[in-house]
Amino acid sequence: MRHWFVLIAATLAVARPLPTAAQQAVDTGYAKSEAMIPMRDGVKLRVVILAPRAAAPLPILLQRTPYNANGAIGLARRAKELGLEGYIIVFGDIRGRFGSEGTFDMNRPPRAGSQGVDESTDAYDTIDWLVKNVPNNNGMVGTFGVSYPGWLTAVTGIGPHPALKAISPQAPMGDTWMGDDFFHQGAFRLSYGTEYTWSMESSSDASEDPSPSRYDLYEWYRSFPTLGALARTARADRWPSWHRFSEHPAYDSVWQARALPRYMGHATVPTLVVGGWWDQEDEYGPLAHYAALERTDTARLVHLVMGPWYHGQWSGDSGTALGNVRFGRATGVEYRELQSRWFAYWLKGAGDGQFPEAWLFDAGTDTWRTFDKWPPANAVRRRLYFHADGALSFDPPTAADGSDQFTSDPTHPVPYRPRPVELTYSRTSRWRRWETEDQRFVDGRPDVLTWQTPPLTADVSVAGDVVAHLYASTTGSDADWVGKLIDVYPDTVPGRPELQGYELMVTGDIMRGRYRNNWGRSEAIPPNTIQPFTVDLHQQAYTFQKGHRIMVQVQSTWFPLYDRNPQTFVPNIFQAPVENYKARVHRVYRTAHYPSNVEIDVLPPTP
Ligand code: PG9
Repeated sequence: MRHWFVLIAATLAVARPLPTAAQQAVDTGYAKSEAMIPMRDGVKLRVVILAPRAAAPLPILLQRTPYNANGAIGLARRAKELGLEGYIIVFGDIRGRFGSEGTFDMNRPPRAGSQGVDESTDAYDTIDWLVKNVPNNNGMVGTFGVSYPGWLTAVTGIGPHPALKAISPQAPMGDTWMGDDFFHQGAFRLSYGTEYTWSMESSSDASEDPSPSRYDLYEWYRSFPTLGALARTARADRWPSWHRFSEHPAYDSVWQARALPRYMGHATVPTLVVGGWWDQEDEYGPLAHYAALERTDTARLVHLVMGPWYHGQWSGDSGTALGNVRFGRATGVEYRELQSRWFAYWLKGAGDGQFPEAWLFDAGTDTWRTFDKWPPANAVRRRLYFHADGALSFDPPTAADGSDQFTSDPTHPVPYRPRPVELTYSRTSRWRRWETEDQRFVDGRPDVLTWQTPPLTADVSVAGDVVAHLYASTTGSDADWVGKLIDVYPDTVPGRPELQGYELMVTGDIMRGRYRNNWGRSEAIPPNTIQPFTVDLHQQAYTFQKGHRIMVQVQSTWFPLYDRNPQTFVPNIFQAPVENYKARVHRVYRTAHYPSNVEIDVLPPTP
C-alpha cells in the first residue's frame, strides 16, 4: 500500500524499503526483536528493538511514534551514515497505533486518562522495562523524534525516568491551535488539518488514504461553499479531531491542555531542541518549547538549533537546498555532526561537552550563527512602516490620512502556493517547499497589498522576534490577516537567473480577526472601524543583504491551507451558512495615528 505515512516515516524515521529478516542480519549488523511492554494500567505497547551485535554495553536511543515502530529498521540501516552508530535503537508504537493496544488520542493531554496514564508515563514505563530487559544496555537512554514523535520526545522530560540522560525534541508541535498543525492564531488549517486527520483517525494503521476527487485541491476545497459541506463529503464526523476542531474553534481549555509550552517546567535532562525556519508544519513548536524551558534553565541544559529546513529535512537530507534556495553548504550533514556529538557526550561520555546555547542558520548569508542567549540581548527593536505608493521604511508615517485597500472575496481566495495544489503528502506534492516559493506568483493580485524598501544600502540582520502590527478596517464583521516578510533579491544574480528579483518569504503567518482581543473568545469586528490586529510572525535569524529589498505583503486569504473567513461574524465558522460568506473591502492604514508596521529585532552592524 502506498500511503503518505510511509513517506513521512521515510523522511522522519529515515526509513527505506523494508528488507526481509534474512537481509536485515546481513545488511544492518543489528539483531531485531519485538516486545509488548505492559504499562502501569495493564495496556501493552509494542516496541521494535534493533540491537547491534556488540560486546560492550550500549546506550538505548528510543523513539515513540504514531507512525509504525518498524521505522526502527530504516534508522538502523542508515545509523552509520547518520552518525548514530553504536546505540540500541528502539521504536515504540503509542497507544492505539499499529501493534499497540489501547486508544489513540491525538496529542493526549498530560494526566488526562482515568488511570493517570499519559504519553510521559508511557515513556517512563517503556524506559523502565527497556533498561531492565534489553540485554547488553548500559543503563543510559536518549529519546528523539521529529514532529509527532518530537512532541512525544518532549514529554519524556516531564517526570523523567532516572535512566533518561538526553532528549532531542525535533519539530515538536508546541501548540496546535496557536501556531502548529491545526490552527494558526485562530485560522483553521483546512487542507492540512483535514488530510492529516483523515489519514490518522480513519484507521489505526493508516490504511485509509484521503481521497479528494480533484488533483488540484485548490479546486476541490473551493467546491465546498462551507466547512459543513466539506465535512459531509469527507465523513469527517468519524474523526475525533474533527469534532475537536469544529466544537472548539476558540483557544479554550481543550487546546490549552495540549499546548506543550504550558506544561513544560524546569528541565532536568539535557535537551537539544531542533527546528526548521521553513518548517511547513511545526515551526512554532520548537521555538515555543525552547522558550518555555529556557525560563528556568540556569544549568544551561537546554540548547536550540534552527536551520533553513522544511519539516524534518535535517534528519536525513543533505540540506544543501530547499526549493529554489541553495545554502552553499550541506546544512543537514553539519547538523547531524552536532547531533552525533551531542548524543555521544550524554550517553557514552565521549567528547568535550561544549555545545552552543543556540546554533541558528542565517539563510541570508549562508552561515551558522552562535548565540549565548536567544533571542540575543543586543538586538534592537525596529519597525518597518507602510507608506504611500507601496513604500516601506524605518521612518514612521507623519500624514493624518492614508490607507490602502483591497476586496477580499471568499469565492476567489488567494492560493497559498502556485497551483496545482497537490494532495499534501503525495508523490508529486510540493508541500515541503511551499514556504520558499517565489511570492511573485501573487504579487500584483488586487487582493494582495505590497510595500517594499528601496535596495538596502547596508545589511539588515534580523535576530529575534518578528511581529506585524496592522491597523485595519473591514466593511464586514470578521476578517483574517496574513502578514509576510519577504527578501526581494536584486535584479541581477550571477549564475542564478531564476533568482533575479525573487521574492523569498523569510517568515509569514495568519491571524483570525475575531480573536484580536482574546484568543479564547471570538468577537465581531465593528464594521468600518479601525482596529489593531497583531500577527505574530515568530522568530528569525536572517540577513537582508545590501542591494536586496525588504518587502511586506498583506492579504486576507491563504487557501486552501487556511479555511475562508466568511467575513460576516458568526459564533462558529464551522457552522457558518453559505450566505454569510461575503466579499468585503479591507483597508490597511498608514497614518501618524495608525502606523501599520512590521516590528523586527535587528542586530547592531558588526564593525
Ligand atoms: N506535523 C505532524 C503532526 C504532528 C502533530 C500533530 C499533528 C500532526 C507530523 O509530522 O507528525
